[in-house]
Amino acid sequence: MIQTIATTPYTDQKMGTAGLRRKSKVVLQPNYIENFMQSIFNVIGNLRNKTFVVGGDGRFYNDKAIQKIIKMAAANGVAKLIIGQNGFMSTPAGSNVIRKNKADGGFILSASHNPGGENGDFGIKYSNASGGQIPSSVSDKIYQQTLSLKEYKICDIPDIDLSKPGVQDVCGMKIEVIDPVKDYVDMMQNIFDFDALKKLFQSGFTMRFDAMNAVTGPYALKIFEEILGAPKGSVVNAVPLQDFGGLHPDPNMVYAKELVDFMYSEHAADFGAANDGDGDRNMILGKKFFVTPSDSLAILTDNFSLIPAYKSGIYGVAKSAATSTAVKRVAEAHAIGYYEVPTGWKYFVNLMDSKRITFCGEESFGTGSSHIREKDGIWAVLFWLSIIAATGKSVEQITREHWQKYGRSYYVRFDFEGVDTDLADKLMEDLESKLPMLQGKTFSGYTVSDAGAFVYNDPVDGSSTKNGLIIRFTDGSRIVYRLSGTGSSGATIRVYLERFSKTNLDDDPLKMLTEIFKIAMSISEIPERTGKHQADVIT
Ligand code: G16
Repeated sequence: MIQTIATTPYTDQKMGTAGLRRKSKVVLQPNYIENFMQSIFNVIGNLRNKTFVVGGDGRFYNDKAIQKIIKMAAANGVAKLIIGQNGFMSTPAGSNVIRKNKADGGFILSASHNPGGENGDFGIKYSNASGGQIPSSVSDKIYQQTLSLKEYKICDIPDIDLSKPGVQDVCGMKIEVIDPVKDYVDMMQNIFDFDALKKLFQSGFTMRFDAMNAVTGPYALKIFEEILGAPKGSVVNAVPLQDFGGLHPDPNMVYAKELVDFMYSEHAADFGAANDGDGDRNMILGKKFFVTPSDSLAILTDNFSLIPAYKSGIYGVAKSAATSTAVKRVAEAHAIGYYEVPTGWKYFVNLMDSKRITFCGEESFGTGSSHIREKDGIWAVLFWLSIIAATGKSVEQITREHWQKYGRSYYVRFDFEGVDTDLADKLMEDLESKLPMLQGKTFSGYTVSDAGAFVYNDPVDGSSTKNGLIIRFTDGSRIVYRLSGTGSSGATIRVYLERFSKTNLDDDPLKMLTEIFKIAMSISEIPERTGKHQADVIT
């Protein structure tokens, strides 16, 4: 039944910040998935006795790609696949299943927060035995393999029925179809005090969770409505759809508009949250109140002792360099370890494995802990609900009291999308060469304390990674420039702005950052070079 099929390489299968992301139409080309998967299998090598986890966020083409992966894994001699029922599994749930079963790795088919459907995006995240995504050293090897691939192996068998949990034999390989929700729910019950959360909802507390027609719907219904007793209808857009019902499943103020409108209306619930396509990102809202992801990380870290799993203490905390410095002040206050890494959750994995950190988070709506090796959207929501249950305070009160204690980092990200790739690369190159000359210069009252590329030296494996450019000012303000690594075509220039105030706590972030935005534009020449005078997305 095993066939060896001749193929020709694709030259565009280099993974980005989190796996391979391409337009669905690109992935539909002949042998596109086959080439990519065979390259991974070749790099892993010696697949006998190996077990992998497979699932996805249910987007267009997941079902077809999963069947290909099953047939190729069997043909390549993989011992066992653990697959989510009907091919569904969120990214955090997948990380847990890998770790719990001591699997050798896993594949989550998702382009995360990118839109789905035939005209949307498709993606594959590849994790190793840690439950976290592979380091760049491994993805580089896989890319090299894709460039010279000549053939792939596949079993010539009919599609496999994934609709019922159970074990079956496929072409000499074992397949175990599992309920993807159960293990995840068990894990959350071991971290949080579910009885306290039940009491919160019994007291009349209301929430709205927007699953954005993506993978977290079934998890959220089970946890929030069924187990914790949130009123029926608290979870909306709960059925995963192949095109997310036309929604762009990116939980931010722009794309989670339905939830934002509701939470800023007279009928708002006490608490609002949304997750992204594959359930690793989260957005937190109070009544007419938005919590930036950077503040959310700082607030969760400050309140670790309220959660049973972290009561006895946490090792430390890490953030990506682009994320605001709010959590740094919390780490200093609690005298715990503090790290800044490049953008990409994979950079947190070594720090968690070596017990340097327990919590980590990013400005891109990701927060998580060492319970798994991915960011975790529902975990963040349960953490916020636990703080509310323990303190009896609202989201807004909790955040404002945090600012009173630590000061406030005004923080906004500006995305310039659809920029020509060569133009964006040249812009960043020119900017980098200009930065050393800026030291000591003053722009509209802001004096540059230092400026240059952000370089991370991993304390565990000694690898060195350059990611983004930072200008720091003497008052603590910062400008960070980066090219996104999660788009499926063209380039997105991200500009992250931060300004700290200890006393002015109730101002408008855009107003507070007006001057720094002008400085960021004039130094980088983004408007002149891209023709864009406004960002496409502001979050
Ligand atoms: C991925 C990574 C995150 C990263 C984000 C944004 O998230 O796992 O660590 O912050 O991409 O990356 P970029 O700024 O390069 O677009 P996800 O949720 O897309 O898998």
